[in-house]
Amino acid sequence: MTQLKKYDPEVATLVAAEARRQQNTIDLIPSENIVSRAVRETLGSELTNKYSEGYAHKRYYAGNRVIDDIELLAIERAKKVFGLGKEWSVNVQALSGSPANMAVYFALLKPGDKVMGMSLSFGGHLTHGASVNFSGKLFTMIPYGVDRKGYLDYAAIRELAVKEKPRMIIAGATAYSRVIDFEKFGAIAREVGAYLMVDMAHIAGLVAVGAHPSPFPHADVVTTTTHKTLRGPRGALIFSRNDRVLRAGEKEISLSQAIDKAVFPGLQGGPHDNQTAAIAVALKEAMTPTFKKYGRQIVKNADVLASALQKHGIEIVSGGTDNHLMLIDLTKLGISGREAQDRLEEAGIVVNRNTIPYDTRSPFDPSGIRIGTPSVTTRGMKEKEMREIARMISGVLMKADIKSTKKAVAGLCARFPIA
Ligand code: DSN
Repeated sequence: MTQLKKYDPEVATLVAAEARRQQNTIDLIPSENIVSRAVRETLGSELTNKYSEGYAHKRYYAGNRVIDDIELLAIERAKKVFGLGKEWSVNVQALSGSPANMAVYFALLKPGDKVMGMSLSFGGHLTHGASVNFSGKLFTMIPYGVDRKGYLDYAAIRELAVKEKPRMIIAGATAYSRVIDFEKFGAIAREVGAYLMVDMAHIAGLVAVGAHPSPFPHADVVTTTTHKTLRGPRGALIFSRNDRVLRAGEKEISLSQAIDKAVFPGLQGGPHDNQTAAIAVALKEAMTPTFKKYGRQIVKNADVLASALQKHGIEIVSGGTDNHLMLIDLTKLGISGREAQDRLEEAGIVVNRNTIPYDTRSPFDPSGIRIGTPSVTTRGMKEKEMREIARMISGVLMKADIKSTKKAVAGLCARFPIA
């Protein structure tokens, strides 16, 4: 960053400080990851200079031949990564996960329509119907949760869907550690005549490598961010069935056409072409045998971490994990999520506080923390290191042992430098 250092030492110093922070801490936030240098180079390329409102070969500005090729390449790779046929279209322009979900709502629904989504406090996402979000403000949201053991209860979800007859059902979560049965969601949606939208943002990388069942055989629309387990730049993909049309009463256009229109000109002007190209690079990476191993290692690591934490007497919601994350229930330890998050950060372990199912505390200072393994797995850590991390977490949470944990964290980080 020689130019930046010379021109703006203030920002250069801040960038370097953040790089150091990432290098010297253990990142267990399950939605974060570390992208490759190739992805970063693409993000910082000349592509950031271009405007390209419209879609490939239908742009409103001149000079877009290269951008057209880039966008089409990203679409082609997205379909390859998830093994999709010609009935699926992909929109690669939504700027991130929330705008992607918003585009689906605006394409498929009318304000006031009923939508069923997982409640944020039970592990859903803001855009799945939280009252503070556009989804909760503009649509009639019917939330569902998990049972007392921490599992999705498909019979209860079906019963609710039959009673409420939503126009769309959303499957997907940000804090659910078990396999999501998309087949069951698909059957429920068909039974009640609802669209099924799957938000696979958290597990996209796992789906790509077959470490989580694919939603594609069952969904009408699948959205994902590109920066979580998929390990790309920030961004989003919207997959939709181009062989299905909007429900009766609407114009006869396919779901894909409706979604493209909702993204542009409905919600956005020009896409971020540097981001689209970087997504294409990440998708190329996601097709490699190395990524396949990586995705499977994320799950193995999470499983070992959950078991080791439980051996230390730390409670995990639902008793374990099938994917990349888990929720620690701090109730019996007598500390709050906020306190646990702060203590761990002091020791160099970065997590986020999170509500647990049936939480009696507030979301601002809930009873849990959420941890996951995508980032540490990218650094090359395996089962042995997960046991080490479990010891560190236990030391901090159960004995408030910050000083020696900090040392151990520094040692582990030095052994696994960020490439
Ligand atoms: N903010 C993301 C997460 O942390 O799960 C969801 O968008």
